Amino acid sequence: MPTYRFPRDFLWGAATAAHQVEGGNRLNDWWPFEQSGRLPYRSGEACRHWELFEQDFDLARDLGHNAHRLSLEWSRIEPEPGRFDETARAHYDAVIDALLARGLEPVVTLHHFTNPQWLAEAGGWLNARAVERFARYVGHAARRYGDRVRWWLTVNEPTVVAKHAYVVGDWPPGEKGAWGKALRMIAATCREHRRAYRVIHAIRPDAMVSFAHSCPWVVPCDPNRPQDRLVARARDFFLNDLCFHLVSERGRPLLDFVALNYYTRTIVRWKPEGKALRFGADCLEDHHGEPRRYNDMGAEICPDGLLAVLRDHTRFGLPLMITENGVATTDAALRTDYLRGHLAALGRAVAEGLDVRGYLHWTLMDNFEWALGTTARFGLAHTDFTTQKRTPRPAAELFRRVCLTNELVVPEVGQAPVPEIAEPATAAEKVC
Ligand code: IFM
Repeated sequence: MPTYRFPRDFLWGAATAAHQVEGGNRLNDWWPFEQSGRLPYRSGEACRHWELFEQDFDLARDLGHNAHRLSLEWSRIEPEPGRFDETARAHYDAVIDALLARGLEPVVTLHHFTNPQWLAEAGGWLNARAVERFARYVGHAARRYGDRVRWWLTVNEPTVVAKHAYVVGDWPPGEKGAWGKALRMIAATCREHRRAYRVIHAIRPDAMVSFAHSCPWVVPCDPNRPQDRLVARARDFFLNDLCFHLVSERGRPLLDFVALNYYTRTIVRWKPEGKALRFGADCLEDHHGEPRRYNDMGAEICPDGLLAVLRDHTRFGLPLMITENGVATTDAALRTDYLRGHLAALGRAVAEGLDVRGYLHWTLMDNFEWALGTTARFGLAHTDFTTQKRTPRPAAELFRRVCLTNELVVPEVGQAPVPEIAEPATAAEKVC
């Protein structure tokens, strides 16, 4: 049976984001957007992680994790411009201390999609003073927590948030087709990263700072067809390379490691019309070898892509980390299979000598999945949103063994163990 081995000090854990788990985040731009009825879902009390964080970190520890990615909610820390709330700051002290007490290395995201309402009302990232405002908040956070936090992620997935906020329009501020604004937002977010990078390093010189980049594996439908190659390259540049250019100075990205959120493969084919003109169209057909599999959100499941994107990003000569990877499904066997396949791809990367420092699974427990509410279930643990009970899924046990042994043993085809714990029922649950 193939066995993959990982370095001793490898960081293993799960990733979360404040608005998706904490509950009661009334001061950011998502809250009024949800209340306005533009979405069928509201975050409400989410996972009540604001109160239950210790219990959730017990769970992470019991599942063998030695690291945890969380985000600070800027709108709680700075509810009004220039007013920093001591209760919120002390809360995150307690959160970080609780992680450390359980042997979980904190990986802290400073901005995970939500803006304080006061910034959103002033134009959000597109406001000329947003960079300055963000830098001030980052300085406060780095001074307060920098003694205990070495791993920092400035912003999460600039291309994804720009797309939803200004093109698709299902995230605040809810504009559709505003491509110019989406591009300006990506540029602004990357500027914010550069500024935050320096702020953090001035406070903690040995910090490891990056931004979390959503990184699909983009491939041409027919690699022998120049038109497919051209549109795939254009798409790849826009989705994957652009941000690295924008966070660069004098030809080098201002990063201490490359943080990749990998979920899916996108197969692109030439379609010389309408919107598909520049970036091609997605090929959804099954003519690429094995039958293609999808998660509940319609994203293709493709473990090979994890290895491909890791290899691709060695070009910066920096350590790598998977800061998100996971699957929206209610099928226990599929989740376990997804995890095993992606960990095997990670193991191949390590065996090839790639300097990968950690893997953070999305996510610890089912939570508020933005415009999809609680319908998309990514958790290693199932969340019952009525009782707030967390129930680990079979995939959590597979992951626990890997975390504790730094080893993944992949059964031969046909020998995959049957999951030991059944998928908890979701039917009768309240949707927030
Ligand atoms: O839930 C999100 C997360 O907030 C950012 N990355 C993708 C996840 C799954 O869609």
